[in-house]
Amino acid sequence: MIGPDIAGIAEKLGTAADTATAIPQLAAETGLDVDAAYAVQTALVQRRLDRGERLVGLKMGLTSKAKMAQVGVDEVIWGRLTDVMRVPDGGTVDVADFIHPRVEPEVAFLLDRLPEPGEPVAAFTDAVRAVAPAIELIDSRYANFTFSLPDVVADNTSAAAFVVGPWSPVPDGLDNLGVLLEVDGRVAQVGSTAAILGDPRRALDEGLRLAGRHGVRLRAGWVFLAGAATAAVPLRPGAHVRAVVEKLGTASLKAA
Ligand code: 0L1
Ligand code: MG
Repeated sequence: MIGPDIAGIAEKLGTAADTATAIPQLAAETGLDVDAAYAVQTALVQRRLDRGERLVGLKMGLTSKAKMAQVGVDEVIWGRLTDVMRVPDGGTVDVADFIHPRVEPEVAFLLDRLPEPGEPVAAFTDAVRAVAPAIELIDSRYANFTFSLPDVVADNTSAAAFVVGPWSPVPDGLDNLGVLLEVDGRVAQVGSTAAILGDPRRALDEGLRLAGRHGVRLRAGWVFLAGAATAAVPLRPGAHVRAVVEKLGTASLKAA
């Protein structure tokens, strides 16, 4: 039996991102399952690497109940981050570069000495050099921000851009820090790092396990986005967005 056209699906998703044009979902029509969807994601990210982008990290998606409920998918997923997706802290993104961008407050880890493939993290402070507040900008390439699990995996888990705030040494506890997402000085979302798999440190074990299943090894020096602590909010032109994480500080971006 002939399987789904991995390269063709990656090309459609890549073009949708490059032209900021939504496309219909693809998985049901092409018979894409989750494993094949990760193969599409690999081809989609390779397309970026072929034009000179560099892999700089990994992101976890749908690590909170709020996020799962928001999009109707209930499995933790992962995607890849490239250097071109990184926006400096306090920097500006142009909303016109995206289809229907949303922002969400996250916790980022700066990776250090990681365990061998298949092994869990023994000491979090060996594996993670520093932590930071972060904002992820997600932009599903599918019309109406609606997708199935294989669709969103193929679409590199809606990864589009991210901001990392100042790095700090790993604090004693990361499992119940207050999180705010502010838009134009008003609180848009309130949460806790507990929403990220009960403790964002768990996201690293999940990332190592799930990415390892597809032969992807995390690297020292990479950024790891552990997941959002709240639902995502639409990003409008002119907005000033701040993610505030207790003990860690603030990451911010502006939208043009
Ligand atoms: O980072 C995320 O949690 C997003 C994962 C993909 C689902 C979405 O686009 O909301
Ligand atoms: Mg996210």
